Amino acid sequence: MRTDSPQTIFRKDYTPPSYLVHTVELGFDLDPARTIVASRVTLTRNPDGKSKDIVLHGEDIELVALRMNGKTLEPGQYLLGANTLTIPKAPQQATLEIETLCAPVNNTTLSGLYVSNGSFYTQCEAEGFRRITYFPDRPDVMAKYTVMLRADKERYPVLLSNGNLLEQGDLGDGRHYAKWEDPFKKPSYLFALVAAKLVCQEETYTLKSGREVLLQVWVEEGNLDKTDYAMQSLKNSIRWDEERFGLELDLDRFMIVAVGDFNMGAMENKGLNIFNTKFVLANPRTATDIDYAGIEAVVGHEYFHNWTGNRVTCRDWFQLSLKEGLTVFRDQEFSADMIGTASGRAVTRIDQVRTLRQAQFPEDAGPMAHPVRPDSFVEINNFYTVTVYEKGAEVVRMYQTLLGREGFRKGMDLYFQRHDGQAVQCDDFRAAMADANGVDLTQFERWYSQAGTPVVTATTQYDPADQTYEITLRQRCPDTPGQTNKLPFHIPVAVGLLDAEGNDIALAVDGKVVGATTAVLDFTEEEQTFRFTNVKEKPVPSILRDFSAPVVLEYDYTDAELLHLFRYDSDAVNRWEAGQRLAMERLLKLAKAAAAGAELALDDTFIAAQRAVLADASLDPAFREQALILPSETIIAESMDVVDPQAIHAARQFMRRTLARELAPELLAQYEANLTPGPYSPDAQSAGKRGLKNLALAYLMIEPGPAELKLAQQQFDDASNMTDRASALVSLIHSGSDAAPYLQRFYDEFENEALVIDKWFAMQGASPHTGIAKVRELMQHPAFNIKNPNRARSLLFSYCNANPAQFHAHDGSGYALWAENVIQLNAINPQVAARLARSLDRWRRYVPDLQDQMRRALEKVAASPGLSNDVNEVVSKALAN
Ligand code: B3K
Ligand code: ZN
Repeated sequence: MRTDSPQTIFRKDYTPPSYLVHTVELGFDLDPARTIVASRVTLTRNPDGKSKDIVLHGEDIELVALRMNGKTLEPGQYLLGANTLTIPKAPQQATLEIETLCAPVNNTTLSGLYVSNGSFYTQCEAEGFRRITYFPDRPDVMAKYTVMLRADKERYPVLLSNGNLLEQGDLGDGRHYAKWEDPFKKPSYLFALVAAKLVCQEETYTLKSGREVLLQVWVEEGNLDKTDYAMQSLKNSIRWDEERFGLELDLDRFMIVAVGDFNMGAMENKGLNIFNTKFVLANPRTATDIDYAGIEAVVGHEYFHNWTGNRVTCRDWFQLSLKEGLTVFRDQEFSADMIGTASGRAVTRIDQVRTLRQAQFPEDAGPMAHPVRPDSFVEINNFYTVTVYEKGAEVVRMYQTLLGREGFRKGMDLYFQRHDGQAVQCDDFRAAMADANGVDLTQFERWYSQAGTPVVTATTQYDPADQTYEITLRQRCPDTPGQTNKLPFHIPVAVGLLDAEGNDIALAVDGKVVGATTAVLDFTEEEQTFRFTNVKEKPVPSILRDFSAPVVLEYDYTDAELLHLFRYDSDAVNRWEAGQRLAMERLLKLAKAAAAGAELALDDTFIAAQRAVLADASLDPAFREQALILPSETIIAESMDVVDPQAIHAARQFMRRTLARELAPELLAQYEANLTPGPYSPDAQSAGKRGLKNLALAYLMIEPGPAELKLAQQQFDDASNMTDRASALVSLIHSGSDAAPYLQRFYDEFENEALVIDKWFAMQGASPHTGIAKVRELMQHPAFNIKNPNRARSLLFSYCNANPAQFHAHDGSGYALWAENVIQLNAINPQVAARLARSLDRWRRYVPDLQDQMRRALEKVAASPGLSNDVNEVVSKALAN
């Protein structure tokens, strides 16, 4: 916990480091309660620096000894602040020897060096290294590291750090050591060590160049039956980066280590990636299709960071999206390429659009809104956000949309040619893209500097005499905290035109033949008109194909036009989108009716459209599943001026129930047509079938009769894999029937599989039948442990974020639970606490009585003593005017 008052840090205040570090030698005597860290660092004054003071960061560590150039520094010769150690007027060259003490076993923040299940792990990004030793802990200080680890041999048989193993051996007295050297210079946030009782799956792998590398996946004993998919994903990632971007693994050894206590998904430490077990461990019995896809994406993501993040890193943390946006884009492309089919790609794209609408658009419209490259922060850990990551990836994707794949690759090549081994800025990436392609991307900078989701309004006009079709686009971007009067963005708007038969029309824009059935319009002004020529009939426009920009598109589609697109659009993303629009229009009306206590009704046209897609065997099951998933309650809420969570829930439930009744025979037919007998495989085809089948089951279980109940129970009993098992259980829970015996059996069977027990908590936390009493009861369950982030997320975050109708109960019980737990977590793990704190971000948009109660809950947290910077920033921004 920081004791000094929270300070806002501004991007404009960046100053280069006063000293550069060349080498770092670290010695660890690992002991849970008392670890001694000895550090020898060579520094020289930075010619670009502005001061002669050496400034080191340190947090929650005890300084034992400090020597400079061989001489002990007396207390008067240095300044020990709350979180800094300054050596004023230091010489041009200095070798510092620093000895510190820390207590990993007491480190519940999971930042720095900590203990999980009796073993040692580290997490240094963003500012965890300073919790290990005093150091200029900033990403623009890059150095070469040598690391000596010493620990008890029996308790910690495996000693790992970055790079290559130089030597290892016994020390006598039951202790042993290992010495590691990382041949590449790196910022301190990429340092890692592991001292643990682990086993590994390993393999030598031959790179395209013929060089052999050692790949290892380290896990706790008993989990070696769950490492195959991570290893396979790692090999696929290595191959993909060679092929798509010409980037080779630069080390002889690449390690992945899985740990059960971890704040986020995984960490790209050089050569030693540390992962949340959730993104490593999988076998058919314990992991779902979604888990498998998550493992592939995260293994890819961390591996791709080796070039985008590690070889070229960030100058400062405001540039975080330089590595994160780009690396998310790369992992998205990797996952899409792994599926290979156009339809499979579209399904991954639909998932990305859903994430943006579910999480990023709300963030962009709320109190924590910030540009992809933020201008200020109080706590950097609060800025590992969907904006920096997912919107950042959209920004990178737009370069590719504007420049084409080849042009994008040229830009990437130039970026590495210019900046390998450097710590740079988002502007440098943009400059490489512009220079490699000889284009002007000046205006494109606004995607980095302006927060908020742009709204693009389209109007159209057809002139039958001229055979021209005009699309006029207007853009605006709402004000966000600290930013008003936004300037126009450079928006690539992909457009196609459909004729009455549903075929794509050959396009010519302003007389120029496009040569494709989709044109990418360069939309740069506040208002711009694009003129399609030689258009023989009034077309139906398909605008923003493949979701070509992270914007809200407003266009006054008629129902008939949407039905046409839903039936025929060759762009699968917009085909899906048409269905979402059809549903959303109706859901908003239903929610209004529900709030007014009026009768609810659903039109046959909509039902027929859903029926047609469901039964269309020419479409991939995965696409049909996507098409039949209605907009979530959160996404519906974002489209309303005043949010009434219970009315939204009632509206959506009504629509689902009506569809279930009307489509019952088709749903059952699809259930049966999409069984996947034989051994389990997580490939996209099979996963898509299971997805559609289990969606059908979920619908059939909304109002189950004995036959439907039996179907779900049987699937639960007979399932050969977790996807089917968990889907059956969720459908039983949601049906409102007595699911308790099944929950118990599930628990008993998987009691020793932590990741499955997380699912057990999560499915209950998110069930609309789970009220406050049940959540509180589950929190008393012996398996609940708030200190474990996965477990805390599984129950609390599910309830607060994925169960809106219950969480927003009018008695305020959800908010009371939220406040208690934010306060409790604040003392344990500020990063996790701050994430939970964000559940009330959108409080101002709710019906007045809920608003009042949320404000009081926020005020309660804000007033609680000992608040971390993390939570303080979130709640004070939420309460600010
Ligand atoms: N770079 C890490 C995130 C670190 C978060 C620190 N609070 C994981 C990733 O994006 O790959
Ligand atoms: Zn990342």
